[in-house]
Amino acid sequence: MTNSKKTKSEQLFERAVKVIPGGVNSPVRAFGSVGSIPKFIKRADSDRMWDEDGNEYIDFVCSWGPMIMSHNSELVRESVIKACENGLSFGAATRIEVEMAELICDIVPSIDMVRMVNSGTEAVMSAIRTARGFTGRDKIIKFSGCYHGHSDCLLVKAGSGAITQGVPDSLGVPKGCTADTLTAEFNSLESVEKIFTSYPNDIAAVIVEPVAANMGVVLPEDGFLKGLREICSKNGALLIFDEVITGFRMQIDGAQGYFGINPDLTAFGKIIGAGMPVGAYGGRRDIMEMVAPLGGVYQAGTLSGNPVAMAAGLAQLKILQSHPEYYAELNAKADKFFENLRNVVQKAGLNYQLNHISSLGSLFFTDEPVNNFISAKTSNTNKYAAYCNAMYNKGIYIAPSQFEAMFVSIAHSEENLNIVINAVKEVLL
Ligand code: HOZ
Repeated sequence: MTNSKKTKSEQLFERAVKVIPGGVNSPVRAFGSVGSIPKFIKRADSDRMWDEDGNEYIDFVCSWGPMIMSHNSELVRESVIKACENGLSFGAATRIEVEMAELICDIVPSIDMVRMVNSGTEAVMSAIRTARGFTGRDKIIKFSGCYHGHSDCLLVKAGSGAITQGVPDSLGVPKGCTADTLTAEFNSLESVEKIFTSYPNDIAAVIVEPVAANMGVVLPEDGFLKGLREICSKNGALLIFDEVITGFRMQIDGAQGYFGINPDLTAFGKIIGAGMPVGAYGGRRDIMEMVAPLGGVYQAGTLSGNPVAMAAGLAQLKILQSHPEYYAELNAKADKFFENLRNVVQKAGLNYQLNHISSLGSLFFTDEPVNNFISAKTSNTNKYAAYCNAMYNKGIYIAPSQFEAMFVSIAHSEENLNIVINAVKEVLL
């Protein structure tokens, strides 16, 4: 094919693979698991994105969650421009990071102190280190299929891009780094108890996505999170919630507010930066006082609390905090959307599972209820790939992987949500 016959995305991908591993800066963007190539996105606004070829998509990836209000929100954009006028980075303390920390502590009752970092990966890695420093113990428990970023000790039976690529345990991670990572089954308190029985005094923390959203969306069953809280308290281990996806999304105080469970530490990610590179970890004062320079747990970063990123995040969080009705509207809209989707899927037959909570959902191509990693993996990923490509052709952008979430934002219009339902009908029925 001559270059002029190729789409701009094809041309860019050809250039990209020569200079970027796999042509992408994060594996799940590669579209390999849906047998396609990346769509190179040029711009986004409201609930839509446009690629380099001018194709328009209704977007349900929402930059993997943080665009809870809208793409290119005017208020966020104006705050960023204003912050840029004062300089891009100082590597020094600023007023705006204090305001951000105060806001987070005000919104999330379990958080007395918080440290800003640059990504969810960093937030989780640092929370784990803090838990180990606080308890003086080394082992941690994570759940199969939960994804907590790509730090060495957590790349064990991981979801998201790791499972999309079929490599839930990465090469290049020394055995020693994962020797203290123990894995339990999501929604099985028994599997957690078993590990505590084997290592009664060695477990520093249990880390969990309160709603798993990196093996597709998998809901915690009744009593699961409460049970984890009790097991951790009984055994002197810390409970860490990874709220990179659920934080400030399910409701203003995240999944912990939704389910009424107080973790000891929480990790947040991109949603705090409204899409800018931001993460944060925080929790009980006595635990967070272990972090340097107050305590002996070292963690640092020139760009942590970057003023431009803080300006973006603070603008979004302030709007969300002062408009509780936005969450009511978003959740009602998402409930209706996923209910309509469920009706279509039920008409289509028995081989689908739709998991949904708040503004998150996933469609699995399996007849088994999906409540953990084992059942998530029964989904027929070839069928997902066909569905996914058919949706792209209809102008709907969903994750190029079975093992991710579909995100609804405040900006999604009823009209566009109905377009999606009609598209799914055409694809599945
Ligand atoms: N973990 C995120 C998706 N669930 C980030 C996507 C990525 O890995 O690029």
